[in-house]
Amino acid sequence: MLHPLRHGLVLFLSVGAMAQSIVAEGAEPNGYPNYTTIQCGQQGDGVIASVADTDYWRIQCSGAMTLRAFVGPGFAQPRIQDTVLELRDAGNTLLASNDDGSGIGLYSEVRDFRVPGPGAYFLVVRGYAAYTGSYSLDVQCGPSGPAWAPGGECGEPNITNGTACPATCWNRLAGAIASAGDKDRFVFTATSGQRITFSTGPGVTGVAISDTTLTLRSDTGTVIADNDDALGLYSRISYSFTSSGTYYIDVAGYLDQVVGTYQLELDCSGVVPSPGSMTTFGAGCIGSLGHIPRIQRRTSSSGLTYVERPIIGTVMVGDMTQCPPGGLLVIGGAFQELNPSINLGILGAPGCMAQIIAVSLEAQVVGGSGTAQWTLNVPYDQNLVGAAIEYQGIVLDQFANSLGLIVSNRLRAIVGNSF
Ligand SMILES: [Ca+2]
Ligand SMILES: [Ca+2]
Ligand SMILES: [Ca+2]
Ligand SMILES: [Ca+2]
Repeated sequence: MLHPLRHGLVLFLSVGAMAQSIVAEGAEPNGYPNYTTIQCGQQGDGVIASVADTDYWRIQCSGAMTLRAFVGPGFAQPRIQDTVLELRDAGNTLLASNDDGSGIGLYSEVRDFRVPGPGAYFLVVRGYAAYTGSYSLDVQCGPSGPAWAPGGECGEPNITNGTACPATCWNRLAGAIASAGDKDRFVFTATSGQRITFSTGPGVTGVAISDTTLTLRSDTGTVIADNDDALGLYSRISYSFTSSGTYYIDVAGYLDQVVGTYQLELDCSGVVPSPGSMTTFGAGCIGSLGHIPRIQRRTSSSGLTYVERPIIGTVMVGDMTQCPPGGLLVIGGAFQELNPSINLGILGAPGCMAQIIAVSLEAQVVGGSGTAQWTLNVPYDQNLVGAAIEYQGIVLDQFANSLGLIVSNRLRAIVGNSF
């Protein structure tokens, strides 16, 4: 019997290439009101061409939903290193703004904005300070959820059980680690079987903290769970409570030295956060022009941050480099790798290792720079979280060897619902 998850994956593997997944920005200038239209699940492909360039993307929401958008480095060189993202209403009034998101370095995210009903919004991308370059903009539309309720600190110091400030489900709490050694304690109640995900991120006012820790405690002060860097340098604890009662969550600066403003969220949806990821394995084999085709995870210029990854409700974009320009590239997809790999020397391509047996194939012509992209539309389906897809590129190169093809390394994409 065909496993339903596998069946779903086969379906989305095969239809992924059909949909219009990547939307190029309109001609410059594309600021207000000369926006580019983007839809749920698509990825915008833009360039901040100059310090003055501000890109407006318009999305029409069909009803109540949860809107999330994030910016990362683009495909074209040079890639922007630091962005700012805003959400504005159809009248250009600012609704939310982010400089550096949680878990994506200096790139930006507007997370979990609750759209109340049908309406149009603008996502506005610009470079931080004088940064310019290419960027990607992913737009995820998820099911509607409870409204985030603002809250915050109730006065300093608030580090003892007696001075802890109140928190509840779906609070988005604003606080400040005011000085070295400041810790902020919040008190809440949980019921047996309830899962709560606590996440920190930068504050929206004042100087935002860059590095936090979280500690979850019982009513007697026993540490139940702690986290430093689940979201980049920010923190996340997702805990399923086994007994009903009063609990405490502490926010602190890293090593009790880092200071600044923060946000703490209590997500009671019960969804287990699971980061999407991309990892590469092995090596390709050399072509007639001396290049080895390479599947790459797209990173920032520093190589430290990667935003592009398979997250439900978004498009995953894979990058190939070092291919013969103008050649035919076939991207193969599979649900597991070949172990051990098969040396295609027996077929006339010595040193070329087949690392998968593909169940999906997507062909395209390589661009003049020897680069190519391919896409996977990942449906908004929590059942897909954790699914792995293995990719390997096959490039026709008749002069490379007697088989007339070379292969790339392998990329494993694991579907997630978060960073
Ligand atoms: Ca632009
Ligand atoms: Ca930034
Ligand atoms: Ca404080
Ligand atoms: Ca940290």
